[in-house]
Formats: sequence, C-alpha cells, structure tokens
Amino acid sequence: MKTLFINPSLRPNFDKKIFPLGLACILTYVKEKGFDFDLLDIDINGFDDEYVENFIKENKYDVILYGSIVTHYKWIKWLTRTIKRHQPSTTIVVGNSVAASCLNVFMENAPADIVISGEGEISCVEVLESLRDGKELSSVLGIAYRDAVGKIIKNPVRPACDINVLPMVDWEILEVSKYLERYQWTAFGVPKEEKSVVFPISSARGCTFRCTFCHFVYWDDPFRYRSPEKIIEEIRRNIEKYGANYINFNDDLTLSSLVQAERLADAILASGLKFNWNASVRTDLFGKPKFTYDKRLEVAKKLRDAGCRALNFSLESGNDEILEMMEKHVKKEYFAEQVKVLREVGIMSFCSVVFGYPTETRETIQETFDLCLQNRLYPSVGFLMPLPYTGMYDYAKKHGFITDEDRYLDLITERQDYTLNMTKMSDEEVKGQIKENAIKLNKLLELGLDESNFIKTGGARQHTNLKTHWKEKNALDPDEIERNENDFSFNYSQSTFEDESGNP
Ligand code: B12
Repeated sequence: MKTLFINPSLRPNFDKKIFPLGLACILTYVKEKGFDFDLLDIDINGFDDEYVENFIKENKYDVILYGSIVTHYKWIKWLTRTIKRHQPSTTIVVGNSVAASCLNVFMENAPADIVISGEGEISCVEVLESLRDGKELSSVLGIAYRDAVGKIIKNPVRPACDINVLPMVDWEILEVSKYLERYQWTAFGVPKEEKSVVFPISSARGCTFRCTFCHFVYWDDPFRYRSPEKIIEEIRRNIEKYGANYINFNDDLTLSSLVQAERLADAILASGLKFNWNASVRTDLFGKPKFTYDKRLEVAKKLRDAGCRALNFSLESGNDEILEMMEKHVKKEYFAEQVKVLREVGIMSFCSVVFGYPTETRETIQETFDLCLQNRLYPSVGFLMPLPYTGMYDYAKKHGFITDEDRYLDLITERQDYTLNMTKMSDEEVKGQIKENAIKLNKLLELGLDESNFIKTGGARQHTNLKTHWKEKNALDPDEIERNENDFSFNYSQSTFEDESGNP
C-alpha cells in the first residue's frame, strides 16, 4: 500500500521552522508498527502550492495522510480538493483539530475520506491496517468516515491511551539536519547571546480545565502526564544525539500540581542532565495558597535549579465577570502571587491576555492592563478568536456572529489578528483602547517597545505581507485570499467586509 504523509506549512513566510511534534509522534508510531511511507515535508523545504500540486499530479498513492490545527482550515481544504482532483481513488485521511473539531463543516467542504479525532497514534495505525487488509472501518474507534454511499459515519470516541507506552519521538524520520539548521525557536528566559538548541517534548496531554475560548485535540480525554523517567530518557537522547540544551514542553498543561512539579524537578536534578526549559502551568500552581508560601517557594526554587527558565500561564482578563465567562476558575490574587513566587526564584513569567469577550468595555480593557501593571508584566495580547468546539464558538453562532462557518473558518489565522467583534464597542474603540493602554503600560514599565511590538507575539506581523493584505482586505470571496494572510473581517456578523480600517 503506497502511503504518503504530508507535513503542511502553518507559516510559509516564517523563517523559523518548528519541529512538527504531533506528526512526528504519528510517524514514529506508524513506523514502529511496520508501515513504510513517504513524507512530503512542505514546511522545512519551503515548497509552494504549485510544487505541491505538481507533486500530487505526478506521484500516485493509495493513501495520503496529513493534519494541522484549525487555523489552517482553508489551506487544508485546498489540499484535500487538489488531491481528490488529481487522485480521485486515493484515500485521504486528515487528523488534528482542523478536521475533527469542526467535523461536519469540514467533511461538507473538503472531500476527505477519513477524519481522525483527538489522539492520533493508535487510530492512525488501525486505519492503515484496515485499508491495507481491506477491512471495514466500522470497528476503528476515534474516527469518522464516508461509507459506500457517502454518508458520514462517526465511530465511538477512542479512550485515551497510556502515553508512557508510546515510543519516544524518532526525529530521524524527518530531515533532521535541515530542522537543526532552521529551527531557531525562542529559548524563553535565556539571553539571546547564549546559543540555544531547542527541542520540543510532549510530556503531558490534555488539561484539567475547559476554558470557553480554548480547544485542543485531547479535549475529550483526561489530563495525563508521562513519568519523569520517560521524559528524561527522551531529553537525554535529544542532548546526546542532537546537542539539545533547551527543552520546550509543548503541552497544553505540563505541570498540574506541586507534587507533579516536584517529582519532575527531583528527577531532572538526579539525572545530572544540564539543560534549560520552559513549560505551561496554571495560575494556581504557585499562586493558590493550598500549600504554604514557603513550600511553594521551595518547589519553584527546585524547578529553577533543574533548569526551568520560564513558565507560561495566563491572566487572560483582569475582570471577574469575564474570567467567569471564560470559566478560568482562577483568582487575580493567585496570578499576582504566582508572579511573585517565580520572580523570587528567578523564573520568567510569560502571560497572555484575551480581549473581546462580549462584555468587554473600555473599563474592562483598562482593568486588565492595570493588573498587568500591578504585576509589572507586559502580556502577549490577543483577541478572542472563537475556535470550533468551544463555548465561545457556540456563543458566536447562537448570537449571529458566525453565520457561515465554512467562510469564518477560511478566515481565521492568529489571535493577534482581529477577526470578530462580539463586544458592544466599535472596532476602532476596541483597538484604540488596547493601543492606548499598551502605550501607557510600555511607558510605565519602561520597556521601550515600539508600536509595532505592542502586540507582542510577533507571528502575525512576521507572516503577513502587508501589500498583499491591503490588496485583499476587501475581497468578498475567501477563495481569492491567499493562505495565512491577515484578514480584517471586523464585525463579521455584518459580513460586508467593506468598511474595514486600521492596522492590527
Ligand atoms: C507548538 C504549538 C504551536 C506552534 C506550532 C503549531 C503546530 N504546527 O502544531 C506555533 C507557534 C506555530 C503555534 C501557533 C499557533 N497556535 Co499553537 N500550539 C502549539 C502547542 C503548544 C503544541 C503543539 C504540539 O506539539 N502538541 C503536541 C502533539 C503531540 O499534539 P498534536 O500536535 O495535537 O498531535 C496529535 C493530534 O493532533 C494528532 N495529529 C497531529 N498531526 C496529525 C497528522 C495525522 C496524519 C494524523 C492522523 C493525526 C495527527 O495526533 C497527534 C498525536 O496524538 C499547542 C498546545 C498543545 N499541547 O497541543 C498549541 C495549539 C495547537 N495552538 C493553538 C493555537 C490557537 C495557535 C495560534 C492560533 C495562536 C496564536 N498565536 O494566535 C497560532 C496559529 C498560527 C497560525 N498561523 O495558524 C491551539 C489550537 C487550537 C485548535 N483548535 O486548533 C493549541 C491547541 C493551543 C490552545 N489550546 O489554544 N502553535
């Protein structure tokens, strides 16, 4: 069975390349189970759409598989249609949230044959086995597929697997030297002058909370984390084989409790391995007075000694009502206390905020910035971008902000791009208020950021070609908009796209 995996490019114009961790997990597992395959790595090779289309025209496969996150919906739809056009009898399998989080709309608009939901490894192998052996797909858990008459069949959900028994990622399946050359992912919390070789690790899956703006692939699964021994084994390999000196824990949530955090820190310290790292936590980890302040400080110090340089956790909003609608279940006091604990031990706090919940006003925007100022943190600023399979997506549909899902999904890119206004303020007011406060915060914290850095994440700007963007901003047909460009679909519910103005 001739099989092709494709690694799409989420940010084609972005110089820095990122190891595709989810795909690598899949490829490692599929290879371990004895399948041969080709890999078309679009991202690392910078292949453009013309190249991809020609490749598909000229190279026939029995099955082609790929996946991406939901912001890549439009391009994945293009790819799926292109494959079907040139290879109508090839079975197309799509994984990750681009397909499963919006299954019906995706299947209606993209001629994929099989969608793999959530955790992909075992479902993917079972799909390949069924296709190879000509067996029915009806017994494969965690997938949806079209039956002989084209009806979409949804099989029951696959229970979460034991992530400790999954093999460690085999980077050799990719063109690893190219990645090492091009992979310059930020080593948060380490001075730029220090040369960091950053590797991602999947150490935990899922999250203990379900915020209304968030959706990740392990949404229907419980939170699970790998044993410290397994994590260290993989890090040791990355250090010894590739010279890694910085680890990015690419988890929805890496450390969920003080006990888990301390176990990992102890294990790293006992291993004698020297590397720096960052991870995701929640605001209550060191901020909630479940343990004494001294105990929290002690564990934070251990993390620092074990190489932790930065932790990501979010404030999201400074307004209690909005925090409630987000279902964050954290208190502002926890946030302040966590920043304090981490500062005391020398771990950097990275936090983000989301503006644009329906009850957002000038005052609530200011409240959020005030809280940042009190904690002396400049946040990564984003706008609420309702993602499928979230509370806020349902809200947006219910209240008429999203009327045509396919079109909306064609347009979403990054949450640093202003896509949908569900507040009672005008677009100019929302952006103006954010900018005004950002200017103030920048000044008071003496950061010296220039205006183009207020929305700090930077990805949105870097992958946006402004010229193309201005040309396209009033386009009515999303098919005319090239992939991964900013869109300016302000007040989408009015769907005129004609009276947009301003810069992000
Ligand atoms: C690294 C990362 C990035 C990287 C790279 C993204 C990538 N290529 O995956 C960068 C920095 C580019 C990025 C950007 C953004 N990200 Co991001 N990111 C992550 C992060 C932290 C880790 C991803 C990861 O490695 N996961 C671990 C692996 C093991 O899981 P996985 O990739 O999901 O893979 C599994 C399944 O999806 C499936 N699968 C995956 N690929 C394939 C392929 C096939 C063939 C099959 C069958 C199955 C399959 O099987 C895998 C193993 O079980 C996640 C959080 C998280 N933990 O997932 C957020 C996350 C993926 N990002 C998210 C978001 C929202 C964004 C941004 C929009 C944020 C922003 N700045 O505005 C941008 C989008 C940029 C854009 N232009 O579109 C969301 C996605 C939401 C969604 N519903 O799709 C997540 C889940 C975070 C969150 N909870 O909000 N991100």
